[in-house]
Amino acid sequence: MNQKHSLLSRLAPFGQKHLLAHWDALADSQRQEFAAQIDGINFAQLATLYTNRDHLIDVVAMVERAQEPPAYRLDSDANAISRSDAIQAGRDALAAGKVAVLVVAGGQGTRLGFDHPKGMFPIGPVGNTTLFQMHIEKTIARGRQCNRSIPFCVMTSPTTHDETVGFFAKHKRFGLAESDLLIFCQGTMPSVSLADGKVLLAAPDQIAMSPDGHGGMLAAFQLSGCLDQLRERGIEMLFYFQVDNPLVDIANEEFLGYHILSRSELTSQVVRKQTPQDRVGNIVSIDGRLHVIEYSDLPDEFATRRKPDSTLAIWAGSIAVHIMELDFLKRQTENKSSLPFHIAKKKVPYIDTNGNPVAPQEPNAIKFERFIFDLLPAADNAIVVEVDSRYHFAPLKNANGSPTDSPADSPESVRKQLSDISIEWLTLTGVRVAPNVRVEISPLFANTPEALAERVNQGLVPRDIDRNTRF
Ligand code: UD2
Repeated sequence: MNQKHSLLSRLAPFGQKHLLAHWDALADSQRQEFAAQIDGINFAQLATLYTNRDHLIDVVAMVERAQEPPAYRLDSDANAISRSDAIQAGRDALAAGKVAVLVVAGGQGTRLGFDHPKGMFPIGPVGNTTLFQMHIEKTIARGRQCNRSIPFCVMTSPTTHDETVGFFAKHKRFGLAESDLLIFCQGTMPSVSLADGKVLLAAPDQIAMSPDGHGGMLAAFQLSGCLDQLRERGIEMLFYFQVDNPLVDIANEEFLGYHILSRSELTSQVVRKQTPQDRVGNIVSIDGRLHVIEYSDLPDEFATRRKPDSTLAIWAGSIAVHIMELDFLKRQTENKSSLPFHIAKKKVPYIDTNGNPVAPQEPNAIKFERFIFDLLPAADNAIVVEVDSRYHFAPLKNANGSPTDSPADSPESVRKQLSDISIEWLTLTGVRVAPNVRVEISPLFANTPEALAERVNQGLVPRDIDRNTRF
C-alpha cells in the first residue's frame, strides 16, 4: 500500500480523509513532514472530545455543595500557623535549595497588540524593563537573600519558543546562571470544525494546531526531562506563576511556609474578590477537595451571594500563583485522567478543500485546552493563602484603551500600579517623591520595603526625587 493509502485508511474511521485533499500537489519533503504530523495526532481522542463537547460540567450542582476553602486569611488572628513560623519554614526550604520557579509563557501578546512572546513586553514604568527581566531579577534577588540560587523554568509554546530562547541568550539570561535556566516547550492540539469535528488545515501541508493550555505544562514538564532533572537536584517544590503578572512575589517565604507546614501538595494564592464579576477563577471546597470554577462558568446567582457580614460567599479569587510538590506532579503525570480538556469556541482561519483561505467572522472552531488548576482536587491538604491584590496582582491582558479594558489590565494601568507601590515604599523611608513622577525599583536593588530602607540608609537613594527614576 502506498503512503497516501495507508494514511487514508488511518483517517477514514474518524471521518478525517479531507486532510489529504491537497496531498497530490505536495512535494515529497512536505509529504513526509505532513505524514509525521498526522502520525502524532490521537484521532480517537479527538473524536471522543468532539462527541462530548456539550457535556458540560454541572456547575450548579457543584456550587450548591461548595464551601469556603481552608484558608490563611489576611485579616484573621485565627490562622493555625503563625506568620513568623511560616516565614522561617519558607526561608529554610529556600536555603536548603528545595525550591524552583516555573513561569508559563506560552501565550503571545495578541490581546496586547504585541506580536512577540508576552514575556518580552516592556512593562517597567521607567526603564521599559520586560516582564521576563523583572521575573528573573526577582528570582535572583530571592536567591541572594537565602544564599542559594533558584532554578528558573520557562514553559513556551511552539509559537513563542525560538524567540524566547533567543531573547534570553541575547540578554545573557539577565544574570541568571546557565544551569539555572530551563526552557521547555508545551504541546499542541489540533483545532476542529465546530460544525462537524473535522480537523482544520492551516495550509495544504499543515494541520491547524494550537497550544494545549497551561495545563499542558504537566506533560511537557515530564517529557522535556525538566521534572526529573529538578528532582535529581534535590528540588521538592515548584513556585508556579503566569508571565503576565509583574507583581508576582516570586518564592515568597511566608507563602512557601504555609504550604510546607500544612503538608499541602498544592497551595494557591488568592485575593479577596472585590466584585462578583472579577475575572479570576473561584476556589471552593467541594466534599473536602478544592476546585476552581472559572469566572465565565459561575452563574450570577451564586457569584453575588453574600455572607451575613455582607462579604461575598465565593470570595477566593485565584491569581494563578501556586506551589506544587514535585512528587505530586510526578504522580499526576502517571494519572492519565488527571487533567481534562476544556473546549474554547474560537475563530480559526483555515483553508478549505479547494485550497482557498477562509477567515471566519464568527467562531468556527473548537480548541482543546487543559488547565493546570484542575490538579487541585487531586492534591492532599490543599489550601489557599490570601494576599492583597494591590501588591500582588497586576495582570497585563489588554492594550491601552481597548474595548475590553478593565481598570487594572492595560500597560498604562499596570505601569502606574508598579510605580505607585515603589513610591509608597520610598515614602515609608521618608524619601519625598514629587507629584507625577514615576519610579521603578529593580528587585536587585531592593525587593522588599525593608531592603529599600537599608539602601536609603546606605545613602544610595536621594532624599528628594523630582524626575522619573529607576533604581
Ligand atoms: C487566567 C485564569 C484565571 C485567572 C487569571 C489571572 C484560566 C483559564 N484562567 O485567565 O482564573 O487566574 O488568569 O490572570 O487559566 N498559557 C500558556 N499556554 C497556553 C495558554 C496559556 O503558557 O496554552 C499561559 C499564558 O502565557 C499566560 C497564562 O497561561 O501566562 C494565562 O493565560 P490567559 O491569559 O489565557 O488566561 P486568562 O487571563 O484567561
